[in-house]
Amino acid sequence: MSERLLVKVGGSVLTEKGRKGTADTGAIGMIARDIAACQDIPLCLVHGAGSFGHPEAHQYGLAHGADRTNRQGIAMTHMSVARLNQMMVEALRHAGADAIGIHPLAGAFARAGRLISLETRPLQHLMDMGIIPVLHGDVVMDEVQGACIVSGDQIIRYLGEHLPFTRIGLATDVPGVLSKDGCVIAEISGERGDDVATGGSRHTDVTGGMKGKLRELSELSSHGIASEVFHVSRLPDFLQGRPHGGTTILCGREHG
Ligand code: IP8
Repeated sequence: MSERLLVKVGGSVLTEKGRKGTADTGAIGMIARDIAACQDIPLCLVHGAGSFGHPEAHQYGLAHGADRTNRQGIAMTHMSVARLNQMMVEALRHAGADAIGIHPLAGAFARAGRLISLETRPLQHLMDMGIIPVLHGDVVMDEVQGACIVSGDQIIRYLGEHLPFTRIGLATDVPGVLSKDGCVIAEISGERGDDVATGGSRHTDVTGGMKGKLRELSELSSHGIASEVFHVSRLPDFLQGRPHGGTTILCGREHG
């Protein structure tokens, strides 16, 4: 199979996490240029929310669901992450890539906080045409709890299981998955995790930071799908298939 990439860029990379609704336009532009430089490779991009979306989700208590009492939080949270998505898409287009924003709220559905459906056929067709679909962590309607927050990592897990990507990479603000003594762990098998540093973020993160990320990537691994976590400065290396100094979450079947 020729290359087809699924890439996630963390919200902590795209935004100033301590300042509500503040984008790091320099970082967004750099990532857009890195991706636009690889236009020959079909790619789907997912990004996190950082200081967009998380504060609103927290304010309205959406991590625990939604009903008529906190329903304003659905629109407030979605509008916030959609603004960041628009900035990412515009930066990609400015850099010369053909990109289009796709909002999970419009077509995804969840059950008790877990994504159970997301239409993937348009994404496949967009990539076939050389257009980059740009998805993001979002508020999603939920059949058990009204609504929930679905992280970009959860979307990566879903897309990784439902579309045929050759490589899956997550660009973060740390050089990889770190051990408790602060070293990058080069390889993790799906089951391991006790010696991994999953410390919480200082900032509002309703989807669990590195712990949430490893949960999704372990699930991918158990389906026989590997993924890679690396520092965003190494994104060009990942895109070109070069070593990036980060962590590979091995495909579970390799440990059969
Ligand atoms: O930053 C969260 O997505 P994440 C999306 O990938 C929100 O965890 C808060 C609406």
